[in-house]
Amino acid sequence: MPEPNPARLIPALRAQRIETPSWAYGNSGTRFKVFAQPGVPRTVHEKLDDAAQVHRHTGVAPLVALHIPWDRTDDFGALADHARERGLRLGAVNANVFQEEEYRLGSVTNPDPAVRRKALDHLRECVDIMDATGSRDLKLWFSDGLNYPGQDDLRARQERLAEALWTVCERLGPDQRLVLEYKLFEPAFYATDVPDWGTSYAHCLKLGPKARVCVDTGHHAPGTNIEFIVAFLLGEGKLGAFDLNSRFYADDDLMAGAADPFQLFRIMYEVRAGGGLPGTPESAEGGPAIAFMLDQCHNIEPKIPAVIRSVMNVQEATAKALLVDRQALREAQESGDVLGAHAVLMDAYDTDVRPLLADVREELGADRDPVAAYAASGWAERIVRDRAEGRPAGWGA
Ligand code: PSV
Ligand code: MN
Repeated sequence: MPEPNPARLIPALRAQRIETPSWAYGNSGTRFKVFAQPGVPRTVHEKLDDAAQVHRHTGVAPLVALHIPWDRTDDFGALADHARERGLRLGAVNANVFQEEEYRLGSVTNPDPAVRRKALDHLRECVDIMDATGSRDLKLWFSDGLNYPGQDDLRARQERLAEALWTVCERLGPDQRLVLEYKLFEPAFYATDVPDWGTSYAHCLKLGPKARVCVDTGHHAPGTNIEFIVAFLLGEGKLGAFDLNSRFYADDDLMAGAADPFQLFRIMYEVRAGGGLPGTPESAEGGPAIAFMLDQCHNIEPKIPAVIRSVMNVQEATAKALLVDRQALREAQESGDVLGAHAVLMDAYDTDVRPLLADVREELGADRDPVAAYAASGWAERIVRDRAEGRPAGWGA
């Protein structure tokens, strides 16, 4: 059985960084209804103010991902300053080529060269924004695909995609990266142009070292073994980022670790085993540098506490993954002890890591109980009061 509070876990838990998405703080939801909440940010600056509360109470969430054009502002350098003044940094820039009229038949894979050009201009503009914000990663997700067989040529679309990716990759600076996200379906229902990790991996392989795969945990067919994908991509040096969230059915965008904390543990264990967790003996200097981002929508639950809860869920899965006795596991595996090996994993998973994480937070100058600390802080009441006027930010704003 693992020790209850092993000090050896602390460096990795202290070193962990979880990136929160700007859009989690705004109004968002399903295609049926977005339930507006009082106190929601009206500007990207106010989204950062909310993100700063998550970091203040957890101590491990200093990065915030942007989505363009939702987070467009006149001066991205000034936005980076706004972040810095609150102890934050700007994280991945998410390109959005899925909401404008022209993109009805796709963006970079559209049969019309003028639409492809417009989409590519946007991707390049996102790199300009990264230059101003100091962001490392350009995150690309394409809604491109087909609703009907025969609607367009599947292979021609792959060629158009490859050309766009190549052009944008060329535009990246030496310390910048492109992470290519895949999704099985939605909004395209017959064929999506980047439907799975294999397609993303094949494109990233051709693009070279600046391109890596982004695994959104909600973007697979039910029953898919995501930790296998993670283990494989890490082994090939091609895992760049996670979009963490929970799903019960499709791309549900619920809080990470809410639907299946055991799956999140299994994923984090493979990340650890593959050297993807800084501060562990498995991770080397200049290792895989994986971005652990959340990609969530909080439609019915209060947003800031939901992000705090998600961060804590990722921390718990990570702590349990770190608890796995690798030596005992290897011995059981090598001797063919099926049940013994399984028991090593389950012993770690079944350990209550909450007291250990409370200690880590205290060491980081955060709160032992971030949810309670946030509730006591008065921030929720303050934003409802201060943000009564104006238009709340949301999808498309
Ligand atoms: C697509 O479903 C996605 O996962 C992409 O990451 C988008 O950028 C994001 O959701 C928008 O919420
Ligand atoms: Mn995503």
